[in-house]
Amino acid sequence: MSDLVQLTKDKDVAIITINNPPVNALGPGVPEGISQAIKEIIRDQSVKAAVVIGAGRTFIAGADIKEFGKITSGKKDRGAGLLPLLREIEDCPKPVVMAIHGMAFGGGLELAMSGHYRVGAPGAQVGQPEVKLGIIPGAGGTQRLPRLAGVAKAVEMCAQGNPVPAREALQLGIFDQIIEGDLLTGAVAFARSVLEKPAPRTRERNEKLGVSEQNAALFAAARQMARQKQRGMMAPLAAIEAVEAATRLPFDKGCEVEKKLFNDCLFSDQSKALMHVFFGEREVAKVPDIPKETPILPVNAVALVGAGTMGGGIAMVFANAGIPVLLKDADQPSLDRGMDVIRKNYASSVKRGRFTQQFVDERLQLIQPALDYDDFGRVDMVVEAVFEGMQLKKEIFSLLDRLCRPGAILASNTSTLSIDEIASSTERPEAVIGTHFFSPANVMRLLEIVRGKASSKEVIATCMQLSKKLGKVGVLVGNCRGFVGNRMFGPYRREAQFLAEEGASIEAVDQALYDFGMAMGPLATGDLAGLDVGWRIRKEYRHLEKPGTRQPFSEDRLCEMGRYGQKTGAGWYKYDENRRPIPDPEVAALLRKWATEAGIPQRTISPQEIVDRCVLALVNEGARILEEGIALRAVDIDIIYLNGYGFPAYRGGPMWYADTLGLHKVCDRISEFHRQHGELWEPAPLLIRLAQEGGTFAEFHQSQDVTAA
Ligand code: T1G
Repeated sequence: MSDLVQLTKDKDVAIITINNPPVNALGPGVPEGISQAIKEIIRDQSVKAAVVIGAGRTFIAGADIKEFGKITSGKKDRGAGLLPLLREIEDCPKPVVMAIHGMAFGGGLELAMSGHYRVGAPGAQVGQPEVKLGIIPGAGGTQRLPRLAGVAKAVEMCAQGNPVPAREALQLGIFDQIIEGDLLTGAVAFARSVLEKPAPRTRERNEKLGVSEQNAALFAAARQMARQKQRGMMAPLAAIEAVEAATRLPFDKGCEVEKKLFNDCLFSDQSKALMHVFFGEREVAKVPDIPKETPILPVNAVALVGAGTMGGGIAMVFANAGIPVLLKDADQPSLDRGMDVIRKNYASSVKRGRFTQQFVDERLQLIQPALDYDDFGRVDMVVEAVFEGMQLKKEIFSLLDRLCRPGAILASNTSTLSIDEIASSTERPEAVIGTHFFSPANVMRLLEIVRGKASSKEVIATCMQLSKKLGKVGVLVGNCRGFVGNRMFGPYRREAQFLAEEGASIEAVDQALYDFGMAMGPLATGDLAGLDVGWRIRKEYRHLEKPGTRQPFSEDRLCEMGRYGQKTGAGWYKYDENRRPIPDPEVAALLRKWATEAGIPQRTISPQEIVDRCVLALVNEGARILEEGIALRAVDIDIIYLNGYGFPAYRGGPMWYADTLGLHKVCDRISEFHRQHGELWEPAPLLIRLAQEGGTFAEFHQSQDVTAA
């Protein structure tokens, strides 16, 4: 046997232990080791049954995703893969019991379903998350799961990819028993209890495959759901088609359909992008110059300054993670308003079944409203979330500097202002850092962690780790205006306004980006966030604008009319009582008038140009950010855009998307815009260099870590 797969015996029961940390993935050597063990078990007359179990914290979390990257696209077929092994297990003449703790995901569940019985620990989870990687189950999962759990659940699990807890797996028939206490002992006892029973082969169990009329309606509903909820993704539809094949074809024929669909997905750009995202979400947690052993500071009590929309949402984030929060605001009415919004948000979470009332009651207990700083001396961290004004923030930080205990973290939720300037109002700039949450803070997964010149490694490491505890994706960025996300969003929304001023209709601009996969079009996004936010910042920074540089005017004009967007019932669009956007001919007419007055020629603009102008504006600014070291890696930018700006995950993020197009082509297109639209489109030096060298953003690494500069 190999180190990866051990075979031991408990009297007449053989135990196959998978030992491939960290998640027992079915990497090279594991399937081979299991196959060898099964052969040995069949040979060994003293063995009456077998148990398969995972060493460490989990059963098998799937195939080794890293191996997919090595499969060259030319091959277009990854071979039989695991199917022969699963058939070998299923045809083993002695009962094979799968003992599951932690996760049985993807190939792990497929392997488990090839066993004759499955028992699980109470906390175990099973799932087919492959669609989240842009693929589908490829080892018979779409054929065996409907036979075990029924068609409806199988299509849901394969098309949506969400895990199922142990109790539900038992109800569905995926598990045969829940083992309280020691799993291995319970599994061996279970194996002995089925020695006299026939060993059921999952592939032969057709009783749950339903009837075609019922199934037809079910598959139609699943397709409609996939087109709405997983818009633009190919894998969910492929998964539905594969499960449908299970209800129409014999097992082996169904596996052939699955294999074809699996290969189509595996060799698609979407799966490459989604695997980039999978590893990217793990890589962004690693900061090259912050060693793993950097001391982590305690964060057991927090204070929020500002109970507005952001402050209230952030307070919920900490409370949801079980951390008590002092929520301070300047006066009682503001505090009451803030607490009312929090209660309303929790009430709708209970209504939607996201939280139980008991959970909410406990969380509300953790949020303590305050009108003064009296208790700030006992907290470990303060997050300031007040109005975006430098003077006000500096006053607050200089006060916090005097009131907070030594070693406390002083964080600002600013979305654009300089962390270094804020830190300069304290005697402890090493304790100051940016924690830029995204609205609504209790929903959006992204947390931009902004490193100031003096931010200590302990403070950075603590915030990076804290982001995981808060259920956020923490990405470390350098300090500059707008950091990474908003700095790139500026040119993106600038181009959207320019396109509207040059003749594209408001709806056409938004529809083009929506069809590209963005969660929402750029102009409608402005209305959602409030056009006045950008207007105020533009007015504050007007003095920094280069004279003679073209600037969009339309949003300033809309704000001068009091049209701030959804919050005023009108912006680019008008909004009904349910905040649904309604195209407004008045704005369209005003736009034409303003553009003509500004001498901007009107023309018909294609959806492709709209997408290129907006998305490549993101890419070009992203290249500058990468070159300046404000982002550690291109993947950091991608993860920021997927989790904070609604960029489609199946395109991998703006920098990955550019790599997929080819930087030569991207550079040519941007140079074309440079010739047509002037200096705003000057290609970033890094882009020019990588295009000339045939390089990619993904491979680009900073020579030295300048976010620390
Ligand atoms: N392959 C390779 N590496 C993996 C892996 C996998 N399947 N799963 C995790 N890792 C690495 C991960 O990159 C990280 O590495 C470390 O393990 C810990 O992971 C045939 C084709 C299981 C819920 O999609 O969802 O089977 O960063 O930080 O938060 O039909 O990992 O430390 O170097 O995420 O506790 C289907 C993917 C594969 C599950 C644990 N399976 N994994 O989460 O730890 S396709 C999946 C997860 C397949 C079959 C098809 C999570 C987790 P590093 P982690 P975690």
